[in-house]
Amino acid sequence: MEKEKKILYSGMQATGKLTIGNYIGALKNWVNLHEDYDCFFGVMDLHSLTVRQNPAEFRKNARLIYTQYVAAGLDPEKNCIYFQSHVPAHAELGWILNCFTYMGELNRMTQFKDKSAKHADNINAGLYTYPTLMAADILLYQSDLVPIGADQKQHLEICRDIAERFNNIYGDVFTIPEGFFPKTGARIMSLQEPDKKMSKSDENENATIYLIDDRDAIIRKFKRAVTDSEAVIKYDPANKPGISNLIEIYSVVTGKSFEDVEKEFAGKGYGDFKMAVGETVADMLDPFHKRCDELLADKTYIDHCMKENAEKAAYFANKTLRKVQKKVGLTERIR
Ligand code: ATP
Ligand code: LTN
Repeated sequence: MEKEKKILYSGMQATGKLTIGNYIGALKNWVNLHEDYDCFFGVMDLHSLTVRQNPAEFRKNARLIYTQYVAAGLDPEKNCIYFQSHVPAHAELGWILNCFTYMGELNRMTQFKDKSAKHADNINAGLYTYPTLMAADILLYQSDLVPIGADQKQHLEICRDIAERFNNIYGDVFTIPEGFFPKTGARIMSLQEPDKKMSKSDENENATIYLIDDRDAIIRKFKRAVTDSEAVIKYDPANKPGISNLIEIYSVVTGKSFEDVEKEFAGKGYGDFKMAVGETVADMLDPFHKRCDELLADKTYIDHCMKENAEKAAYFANKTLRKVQKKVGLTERIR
């Protein structure tokens, strides 16, 4: 069968509050992809269970993330946006793929090593098999392209290895996916430790600008951002990581080049610059907040999108799942 458009798949874990790092590095770049690709975007709530969650908070956060996808401009009529847990085929294929994945391969995963060190009291089997569920997410839709950050490259590699192994045994069942790295897309660093990436699981609230932060919080956090004592606004990530990060944020939001930003603030102090960055980020988030509030007030619209899109996703996912079940020899269910 000739596919009209290539299929693109991505998602974020449903844990925590999204940051401007998630927005600038991922979400914002997903918005126009539907023009060139058939796009699926998941809210990966099953993956979130690998870390212990407070149920009420988790439910609220996951829905907020779905709403933020839409508020950021991902159109649910043009993209299939759904909750991973609403399509049971993910868990079902995940199990089958576990049986085609070697412990030696999973032992090499750096995310597993990092997360086990961070949650030493809860090194559960889900954390260990996280990559096989992620492989199921991608392979169920016969995805060609997967936008991911550098930290997920290893997971995409293992996904390709599992798919190739399966295809070698059973014939061409899965499309082998490729990573997709949009041209724009900066790596936003922590405002408190600018040699670390900004991350939604950072415990220091001042390090992170959340998408739900209001203008005052945004400006306050930028004012407190760690810089250096040189008082020169110059892009030099090795020696001036704090200021360079602020230049990068200002540059992505305004569309100005690093040189233009340096010129604009030549001779000015860090205080003025931090204020300007805070204002522009707050301005950028203003319409986003309005849209988010509207969507949160209209529960029926988001409910409708969630339902329709989960059905659509399930239709495609089940096609692959049935094929896999047949190939491995599971007895066909009488319908
Ligand atoms: P966690 O802290 O829960 O591990 P995270 O904030 O690092 O989460 P992920 O859920 O791992 O974010 O990533 C979601 C998407 O956002 C990925 O595509 C990732 O590349 C992107 N992303 C995350 N943080 C940044 C950042 N600081 N700069 C640019 N892109 C980012
Ligand atoms: N592991 C990813 C989230 C994720 C994902 C996926 C991304 C789960 N399943 C499938 C792309 C495709 C993360 O932590 N960013």
